[in-house]
Amino acid sequence: MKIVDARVIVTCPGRNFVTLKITTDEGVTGLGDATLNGREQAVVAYLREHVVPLLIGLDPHRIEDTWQYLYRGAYWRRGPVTMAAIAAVDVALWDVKAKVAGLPLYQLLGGASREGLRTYGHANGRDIPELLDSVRARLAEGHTSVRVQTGVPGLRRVYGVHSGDPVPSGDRSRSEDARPLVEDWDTAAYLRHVPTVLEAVRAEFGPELPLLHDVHHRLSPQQAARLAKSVEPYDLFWLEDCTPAENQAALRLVRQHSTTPLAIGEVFNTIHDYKTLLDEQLVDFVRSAVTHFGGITPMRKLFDYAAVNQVRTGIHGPEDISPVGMAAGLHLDLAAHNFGIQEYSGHTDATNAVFRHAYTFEGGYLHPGEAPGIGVELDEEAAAAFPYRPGYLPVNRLVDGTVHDW
Ligand code: CS2
Ligand code: MG
Repeated sequence: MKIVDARVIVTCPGRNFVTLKITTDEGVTGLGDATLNGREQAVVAYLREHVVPLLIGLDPHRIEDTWQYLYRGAYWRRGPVTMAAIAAVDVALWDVKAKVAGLPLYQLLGGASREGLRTYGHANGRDIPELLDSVRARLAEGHTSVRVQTGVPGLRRVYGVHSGDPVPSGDRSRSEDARPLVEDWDTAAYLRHVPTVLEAVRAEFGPELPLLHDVHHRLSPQQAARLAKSVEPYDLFWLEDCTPAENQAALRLVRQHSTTPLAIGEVFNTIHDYKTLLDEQLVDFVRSAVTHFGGITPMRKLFDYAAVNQVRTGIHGPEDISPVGMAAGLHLDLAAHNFGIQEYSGHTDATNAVFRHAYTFEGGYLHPGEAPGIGVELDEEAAAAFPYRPGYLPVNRLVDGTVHDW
């Protein structure tokens, strides 16, 4: 079998998604997600100019070889643009292979290790009462675990929550203006506020509900250690991205001071970004998404490396991972023994109409479905009705105007 066509399709049914579609000489097609939020067109150019010409004529069954050819063959390794492009090829090839086999992808990855995938949803509120309502809404949808984020007194806009939004959400923080939205930040105010939020949530929902919180890379190691220690009484399922992720050794200090479980990795691109964290067991959950990590091929290696260190998985699943990227992750989740939890924000109706998917969310559990391949079909006509719209993620400034991590 040979690859005869590879096309990059960009669509914006509410937000931008970049999809690679590979076609073989036997008419089998495969899809891969290459969406890099706020920098979408860089991956489009990488694929169209540098990758698509290399794919034509290759045997789609040679997935590992193609991965190494694109990764090592470029000489310039790693980085989100490169790895999103390679991920799209890798997932499209797994999709083809599983379709040819007539099996849902998870069967090729070892078969199901569980009946369904436990999820967490996002609860956001400008203040605590609004947050409590949002937690109730997520529970009513079926989520069995909830990530809690609130506004911080004195700050106008923080990650996930905006004054003025009727239903605040991480997604609405995305600007489609000519320049990024500016959010504001005060670490001391945040560190004082978070324990009071968790206290209120525990008081309302009791000790059993698994709770998560995302710091979004904003703290120094010392501040992160202090937060991890101060939230210990509230028994978090995980504390996410408590320090900027590129400094792996920073997590040592946090670990020395707290037993709060730690999750990290949504901005990582390769297994090397986890080396110290896994070798020294400095984290409890790996957060990478198939889309930003080079595909299913390296994610399987990461999951096994994590398992050796008794670390579980918690794949990144915000709305900016397309249904193609979500589906790829769900097949891995179902097969992996060390699955932990799956983040699930869902997508707009328009997105679900463009990307028709076999995966389901029922009774609080996700399942990738039984369709051959990854189980997603792209309706190209519907996609064409939603052309690309430029957009940025926000930037973050301290109250004196200094740029801070977002
Ligand atoms: C995130 C995302 O889901 C998460 O945990 O941190 O909301 C992240 O901000 C976006 O994916 C950025 O594109
Ligand atoms: Mg996050």
